[in-house]
Amino acid sequence: MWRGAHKSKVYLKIHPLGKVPALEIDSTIVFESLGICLYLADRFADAGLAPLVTDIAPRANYCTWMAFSAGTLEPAIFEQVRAKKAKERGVATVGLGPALTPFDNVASYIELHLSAHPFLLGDRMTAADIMNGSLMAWAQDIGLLDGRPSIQAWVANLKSRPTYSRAMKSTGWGWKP
Ligand SMILES: N[C@@H](CCC(=O)N[C@@H](CS)C(=O)NCC(=O)O)C(=O)O
Repeated sequence: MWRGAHKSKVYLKIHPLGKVPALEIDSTIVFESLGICLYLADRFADAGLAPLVTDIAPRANYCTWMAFSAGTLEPAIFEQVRAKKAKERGVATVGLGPALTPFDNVASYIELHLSAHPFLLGDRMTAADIMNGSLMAWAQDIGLLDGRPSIQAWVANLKSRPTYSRAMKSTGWGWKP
């Protein structure tokens, strides 16, 4: 991406907006992190990362948390990043739009939830932890998780999985544990 390949003609055929990630699989293309996670978790159901559609209550819970990641958590974190940058530059920011839940509310809700359960769906890790957890790992990197011990422990737990190291190493960013 840092070499601009994501804006090349070839890549724009995969992702018309020139964004990453995008996945070519089963002779088709999926993009948007949430789209990719939803697809993979259902496509490789044996991995147990998504409750089956017939498993009513867990599946409903899973759908909620999956949508929460992209629809509520990600915009709340972006808003913090935007406010931080504006402050650094001494620029005034406009208030939050009505559709945006403030990061503090979102993080307090997740903190309370995780103080009672190891994972978002309770005792079982799912792709919802991957979606929301990777966003919270980013929030942690920019100092947004102080005073949120349960979220921090959950992020640390997710990062300690061998599959996390494997995925990070495969990025070629020179990631080290
Ligand atoms: N909502 C999208 C966001 C995609 C996105 O903005 N990706 C960033 C990297 S994290 C990107 O491609 N930036 C390069 C650019 O916009 O040129 C997703 O979850 O896939």
